[in-house]
Amino acid sequence: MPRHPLDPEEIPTLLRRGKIRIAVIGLGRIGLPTAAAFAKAGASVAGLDVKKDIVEETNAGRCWLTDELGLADLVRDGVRLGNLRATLDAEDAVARADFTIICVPTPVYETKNPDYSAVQKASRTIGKYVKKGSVIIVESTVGPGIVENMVGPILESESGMKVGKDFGLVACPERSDPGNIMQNMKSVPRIIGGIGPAWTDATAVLYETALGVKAVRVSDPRTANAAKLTENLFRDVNIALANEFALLFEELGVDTIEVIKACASKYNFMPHYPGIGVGGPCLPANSYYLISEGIKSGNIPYLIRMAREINDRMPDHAVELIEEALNEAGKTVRGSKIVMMGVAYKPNIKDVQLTPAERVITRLKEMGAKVEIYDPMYKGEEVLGLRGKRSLEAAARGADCFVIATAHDEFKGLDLDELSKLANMRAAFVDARNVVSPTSVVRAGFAYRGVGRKP
Ligand code: SAJ
Repeated sequence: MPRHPLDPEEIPTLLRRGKIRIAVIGLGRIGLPTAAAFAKAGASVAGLDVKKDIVEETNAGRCWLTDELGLADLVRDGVRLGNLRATLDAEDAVARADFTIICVPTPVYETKNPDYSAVQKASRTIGKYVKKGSVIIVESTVGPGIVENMVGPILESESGMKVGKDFGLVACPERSDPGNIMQNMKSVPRIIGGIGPAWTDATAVLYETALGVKAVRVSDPRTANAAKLTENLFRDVNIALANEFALLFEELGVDTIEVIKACASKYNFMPHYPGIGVGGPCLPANSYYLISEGIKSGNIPYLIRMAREINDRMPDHAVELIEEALNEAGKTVRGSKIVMMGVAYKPNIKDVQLTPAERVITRLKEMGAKVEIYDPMYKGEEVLGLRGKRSLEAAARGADCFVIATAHDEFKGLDLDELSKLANMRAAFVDARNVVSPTSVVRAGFAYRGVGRKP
């Protein structure tokens, strides 16, 4: 078994002495925090990105991500101390790197097939400059086998060297919650599986030493990638179950949130909550990595696919609730001013990737409504084709309906009486994220609907 040039035992010392070079491919929501965290640990980090503005912003010590607590300071300090730099030049980043970490996006095409083009491009680039004895680490979320069967062969054909012999190839899928990334990066154990235990060990020691997290070593990259998908699909399927309960319980006059809270009193019940749908770059996409592998192997993952269908149906259900509530208020969607409270795909982050709010806005516009947006993360900014209002008060004037689409903290202390004074009463109030208590909305005079709640 070839010994790794960077002996795992030596890594902690070399890191402390600033002798470890790391290249991070892609300075997005995962790549930039990863680069900054390793720079803080003493590594000499070069971040490679195709976007000139991100490279310039980073080298100026500024952070393009505004909603990740602690990241801006790390970027500023890393650049000031000379441990962190960004570049457009792949050779400059990769050629001398001991570890090269791939953090590029893996969305899905319209056809729902996985789009691994960024991973393929990164692999081709790295393959040209990869240093003998170094380790390539894939943090991007991919289907099981993609590292072994797609990334590996590209690296070999570009470099003329052998995976597992001349250089290492390891999967270490990112597990950080957007919006809590710097905290998660120090606390959530990392699942690490390489082609060959020596490369797995070296990578595990690097993450344990630099990030202070526990490393869970698994037998190979496909196992690490299967684990990543399992935890995300476990979440997507459980959210779909919560949404299915909500659709059922609405008909049965049962309050789904009351039920879930009651069930959560049992140790082995993991609460997931119904809502307007599942958004973000992860859950709505990840299922299709396994579904496409399943279809290829003739083993259709019905439950996973059905869960996607249920979650994808929820924005339309929210539109049904909006229509019902407006009718109860003696109005129709057509001609009504409807205020979307929040458009981000989840609370307290500035991200509308695959957000369920987009489908709701499109439908409401098609039905003749005048849609306004108030999202604390997009005050006065263009988002989803509309300009976000600078304040909820400004959006609320003359409104016929309010729709909570994102459970931002700001909406937790809502002054419903104040809103009802500004609105064109009687108005409707649809809480598609179960942020406010139904009784307080009704008490304020609104026609109320909530996902999975009793009207
Ligand atoms: N959602 C619900 N009901 C719930 C929980 C979430 O409707 O009970 C919705 C959210 O509002 C959001 C979507 O689901 O629209 C996804 O929310 P999320 O909290 O799962 O957030 P993500 O997608 O940003 O992060 C997930 C996380 N995965 C897990 O918790 C298993 C995160 O840890 C991963 O790192 C991330 O995917 C990723 O990058 O894969």
